[in-house]
Amino acid sequence: AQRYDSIVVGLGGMGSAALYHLARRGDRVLGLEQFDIPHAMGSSHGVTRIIRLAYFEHPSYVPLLRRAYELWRELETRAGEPLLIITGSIDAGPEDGTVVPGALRSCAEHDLPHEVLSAAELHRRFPGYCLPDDIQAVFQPEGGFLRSEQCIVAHVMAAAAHGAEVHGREPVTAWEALPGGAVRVRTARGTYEAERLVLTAGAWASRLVKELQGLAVPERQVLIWMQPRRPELFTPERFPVFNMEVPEGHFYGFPVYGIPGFKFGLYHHLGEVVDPNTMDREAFTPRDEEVLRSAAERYFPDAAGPTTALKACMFTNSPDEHFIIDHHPDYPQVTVAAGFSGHGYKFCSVVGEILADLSREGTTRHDIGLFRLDRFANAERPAPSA
Ligand code: PYC
Repeated sequence: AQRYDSIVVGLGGMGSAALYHLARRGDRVLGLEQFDIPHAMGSSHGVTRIIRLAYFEHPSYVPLLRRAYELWRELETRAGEPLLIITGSIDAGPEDGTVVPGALRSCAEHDLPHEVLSAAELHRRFPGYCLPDDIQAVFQPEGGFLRSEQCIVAHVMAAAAHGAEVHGREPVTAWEALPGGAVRVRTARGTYEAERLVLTAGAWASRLVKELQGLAVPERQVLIWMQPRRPELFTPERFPVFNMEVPEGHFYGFPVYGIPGFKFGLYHHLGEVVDPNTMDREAFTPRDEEVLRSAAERYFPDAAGPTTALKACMFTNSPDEHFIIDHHPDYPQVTVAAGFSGHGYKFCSVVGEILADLSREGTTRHDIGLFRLDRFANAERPAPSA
């Protein structure tokens, strides 16, 4: 078998970043991806991903976000093209909901620049937004979006420039820890060995690590792009990215970029657990479109013109929707990242750094206490994915 210092399985958002950080630190590293690089089968396609600092999910994500921003900017410089586009971000919802109080808590704990706007003020400032009077908005000037597929390309190219070997279209069929502490990985094309293994398989995580069954559960998500009726209101200069909590659900969206339409999705669980190997990425029901279109017509009426695109992707949900980043419970030479629960992409750059830390040093300076796998040790597990 060919021998490496480390092997990364899965070169989506997280794995491509891990590959880069391992290669940059001098590892002879092999990256294995079952599909093309990049591809549209997992959780990193669809042109854009939100990045925002006033993190309503938990204030302890904010230091990681600050480092993620730094690393994205570094990658952008290396790549020589824009990867992170600043538009500002809106976190909107009722004053006593989850999103607005959560965003304000992060702003307060981390002294983040922000403004609280009424729905009317929000409309005056960014006229694409037509939210009802009982909704408040936290505007954070550093929010924006990442060009998600381009970020993967940039990480993989930077890794390759540091000597990483990159294999696409090579599914892993099995891996094992060897008695001396190394690992062996078998694929459809060959067998490889390494000192260390990093598993970043996204929706396929629980197929490679049985301990993740029921803890990293793939869920189908549908996104719509609509041709704006007033395109001038939905440009990156005039329309911040948003998360919005309203009675119909928790939605998110972007200015027009890359695809000719206003991108709008549901960051909310409809409970469509799927098998990533058999999910039909091209089949959409009338309800898929209607759930999104009806909310867009109500809250962004100038954006909700004809559908220009529909895409399906997956969230891989952990039970508490916080990430899982840890050593394998039985094999310290194996590092696992999974369960990014629909809000992980923006962290790829810093997660790559953390995975390289854990894999090479066994520890990291970043606070990842929230992401330990053993927090679920005594929890009742939801049913494993289909
Ligand atoms: O992290 O802003 C986000 C997000 C929106 C929808 C899914 N994730």
